[in-house]
Amino acid sequence: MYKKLFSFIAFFVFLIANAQQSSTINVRTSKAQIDDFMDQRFGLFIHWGPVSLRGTEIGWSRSHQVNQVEYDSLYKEFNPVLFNADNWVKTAKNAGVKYLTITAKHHDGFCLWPSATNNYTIQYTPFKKDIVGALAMACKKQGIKFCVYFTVLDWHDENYPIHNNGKDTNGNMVEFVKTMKKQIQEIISNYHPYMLWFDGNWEKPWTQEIGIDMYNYIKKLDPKVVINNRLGKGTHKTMSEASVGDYATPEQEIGSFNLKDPWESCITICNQWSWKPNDPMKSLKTCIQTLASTAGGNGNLLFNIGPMSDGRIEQRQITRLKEMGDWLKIYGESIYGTRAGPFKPDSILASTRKRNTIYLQLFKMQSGDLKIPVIPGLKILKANFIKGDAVPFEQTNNNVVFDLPKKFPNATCSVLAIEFNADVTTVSILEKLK
Ligand code: JFZ
Repeated sequence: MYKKLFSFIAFFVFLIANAQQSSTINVRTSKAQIDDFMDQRFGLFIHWGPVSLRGTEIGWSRSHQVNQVEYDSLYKEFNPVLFNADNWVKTAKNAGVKYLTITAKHHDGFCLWPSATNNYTIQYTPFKKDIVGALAMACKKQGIKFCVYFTVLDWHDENYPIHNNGKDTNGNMVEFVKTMKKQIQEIISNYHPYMLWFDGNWEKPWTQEIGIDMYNYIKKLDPKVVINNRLGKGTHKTMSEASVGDYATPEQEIGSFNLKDPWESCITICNQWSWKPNDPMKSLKTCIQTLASTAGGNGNLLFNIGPMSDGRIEQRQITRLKEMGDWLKIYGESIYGTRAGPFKPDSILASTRKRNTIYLQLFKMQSGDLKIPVIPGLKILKANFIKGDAVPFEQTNNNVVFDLPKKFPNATCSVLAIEFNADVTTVSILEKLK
């Protein structure tokens, strides 16, 4: 009798467990792994493909600025003979980034790795060589974490119902998802990405259920891989209960200050994601302020470049990235491995903290007083410009006033390090005074 009852209950437990498998996330990326990702703070995004032969936007210009048949034929002449993975990763390393994310497949469906799933890949170009593989290897060699961008929509795949050329079909999402799983499996087992950056989740054929199933599938292949939040439906910008993925992905803007949910802003060095001739480039000051304000909001910056069709990165972009890296060589201790606060970033400064130190990244050279409130129970031991002089300060009952000099050590962005007698990482948010 009990035996029968037991197997009856066991059967229902089995049913429920299996039903849940399709609608809930089974294993999530560990907090330790996500914290590790957030410690990196700065990554390089690379949007690249045969479209660089035209200089129009990757994916989006298909059937628009570039006729569809022409766009889909570009791969036949894609021959980036000057591509050198070691040089790209060296550029990344000189920029001070800790990870690199390559568009293995964008909305146009072209695969930058020799996928066995279709004939629209790098293998069928005159170039032939595996670009994703070469970058994965170069990253490993040079100590940069290798990550992969992969869109869940594919305007080229005949099983995908939308083709951005006015000719939509019913498609076959079951087959499409099968192909996608095979592609993800190839990427994970061949290149071992640290993080997967999904995209394209807003189109109708992609559902929350497929997203959850894909998350579970990936976690079975590699429980450690970090996944952005564009695998489920809903907003990129913030995290919610329904988010499928580990962190939020505000795009072309610095995310809002958030000590609770992890986030990474993706922002282009010029305007277009993929290469465009004469695309206006951001000033060094804007680049550094963007990075500092991102860290000062408790997020990562995934800074994007678009290499040219011959395989080179534009020299002016290499130079700009190197300038950021030179700044980070001196001020990186105020960015990497920090957490934001206790002040929220604004147009004057950003603030980050680590152990006993609060860092203030100063965006304006304003001599005179900088006033902050006294932090109850904590005492300032010293205040110093990184690679610069000590800054005199005076503490009254309620305030600390720093006497900033006329000339700052770095005209682009100086960093004031304020060292306390105890840990400051849990101090709650403070208002800057005056
Ligand atoms: C997406 C991509 O479409 C874009 O090409 C780039 O790869 C970026 C990192 O991510 O950006 C979007 C996302 C959503 C919309 C437009 C661009 N949208 O909903 O219109």
